[in-house]
Amino acid sequence: MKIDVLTLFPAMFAGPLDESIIKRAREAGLLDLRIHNLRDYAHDRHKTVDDRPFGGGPGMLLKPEPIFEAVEALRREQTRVILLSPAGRPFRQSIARELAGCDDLMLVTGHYEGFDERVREQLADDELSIGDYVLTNGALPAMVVVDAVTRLLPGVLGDDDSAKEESFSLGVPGLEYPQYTRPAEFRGMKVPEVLLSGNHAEIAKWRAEQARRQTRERRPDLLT
Ligand code: JF5
Repeated sequence: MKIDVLTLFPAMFAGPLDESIIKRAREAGLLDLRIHNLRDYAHDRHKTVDDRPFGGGPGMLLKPEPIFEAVEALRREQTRVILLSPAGRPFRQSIARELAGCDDLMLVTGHYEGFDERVREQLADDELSIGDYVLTNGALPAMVVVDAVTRLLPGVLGDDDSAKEESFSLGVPGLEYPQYTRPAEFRGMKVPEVLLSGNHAEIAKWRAEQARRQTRERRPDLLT
């Protein structure tokens, strides 16, 4: 999969996507990630990318011309162009799965007060939010999407990690059951007896109850 990112802060992308599983995916050629500086697509000698909103109001907007020219220069026919902003539809595992099936993504990150509406109308196929809070710019949301999508690409996760898909993806709504490893007693805190019992039917029953209880207590929204 190829992912292009358009950002005013390309330096933010050095680090988080150069570690661990994403690093391996890139080295293996499973992910071709390219970071582009929006400022390179500005025309004037001041490299202007933002301007004041018509009609007044606080803050600055990203000008349409640099974004249009960057996307037109970089996109292929099949590229899915996605804006990141708090106004987007909520990003979730089902969307990550859908995006993992695309050959080509382009993530366009906003900042300030956001995008000129014509970017939304003409250029974007979709607009995603990673949560109901406001960040200084869309670089972190873009990295979240890259990470969530890349781990779903065939060959990226080992068999052990793949099981991790269970709780959110297989439609079993809810959180995982509590887990413990050795030692069986740590600072006076004991591992629940049932887990040491060797009774696999009892263990499965206990885990199902615990998972339901934790979900009800912490994320009742997942059960509705
Ligand atoms: C951004 C205008 C983009 O703050 C975000 C964001 C929060 N959840 N998902 C994305 O993106 C940066 C801020 C203001 C456009």
